[in-house]
Amino acid sequence: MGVMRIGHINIRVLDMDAALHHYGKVLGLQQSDTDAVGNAYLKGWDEWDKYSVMLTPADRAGMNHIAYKVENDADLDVLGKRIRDYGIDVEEVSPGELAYCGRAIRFWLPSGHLMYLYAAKEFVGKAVGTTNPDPWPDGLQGAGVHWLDHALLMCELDPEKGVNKVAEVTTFMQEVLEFKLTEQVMVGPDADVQAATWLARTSTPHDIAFVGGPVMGLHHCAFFLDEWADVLKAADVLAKNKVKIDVTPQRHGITRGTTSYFFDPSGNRNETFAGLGYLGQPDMPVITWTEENLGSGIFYHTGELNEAFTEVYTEGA
Ligand code: M3P
Ligand code: FE
Repeated sequence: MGVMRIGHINIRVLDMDAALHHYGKVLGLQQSDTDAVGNAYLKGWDEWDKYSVMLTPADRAGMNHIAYKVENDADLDVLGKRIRDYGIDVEEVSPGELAYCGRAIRFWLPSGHLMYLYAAKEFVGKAVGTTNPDPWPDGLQGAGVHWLDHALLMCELDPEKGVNKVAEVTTFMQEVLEFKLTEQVMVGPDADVQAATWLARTSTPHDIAFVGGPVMGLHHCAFFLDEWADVLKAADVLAKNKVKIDVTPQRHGITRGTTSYFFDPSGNRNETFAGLGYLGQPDMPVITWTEENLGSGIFYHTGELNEAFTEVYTEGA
């Protein structure tokens, strides 16, 4: 089957206590472990593997790597060969080297981001279990996010220099990892520059997205909530906790998700994202947003992009 879903994101944080308060008490992820070198591992209450967020203490914010889970161990061999045949070096990662995971493969995306694929991660189970489960667990903290939903990675885009890492990484994701393109933004005088893309392996509108900018980086990682009212309530929780809010609750034209953006204490952007938007079935036609309507694609109500949103982000490697 190949790539199944997003597995985890490894984010660098400047102050671990502040980060644990943010991701734990405010977002409501549950801490599952810490290791000898000070990394912390957290999961959403609705997730079953050991962690979806790995926090690493560092002196600069940003993303170390992103990891996707494949269905079978043999997928690692099949995909590893396909990635090598495409001309990208692939490193074998022995079991345990990627924390709590079985063997993995590691490679640099054409955008310059480090990606891992793994087939097995230590199982801990959902907070509500699997026998006659309640719809949500007692003792949820803060926003009570369900799971890590997607990440949006910034890619170098400079059409004048002929550089378009969005298009390069999107082609790789489609042709090699068999992601489905659900939505794209086309810009330029001939509308032939692919400036942003949303791609999925599951039937959600996106499991990953790429947007063009001056330098590569991490724009945000997003956490799932059931519905619009939960996004509103989550923003209340953020405000109560004096979290720096970037974008108050509203709707995306692209993906139709309801959304709010904010920063962790290190300056990494997070999103709460609700609703499945639509089902990205394999035969769904690609949705295209034109340059004139890009603002509505991102913020449907105002139709206006702001520079603080598009130009502020953390490092991607
Ligand atoms: C999303 C999403 C940007 C667009 C963001 C869209 C950074 O986050 O989940 O659809 O321009
Ligand atoms: Fe998003």
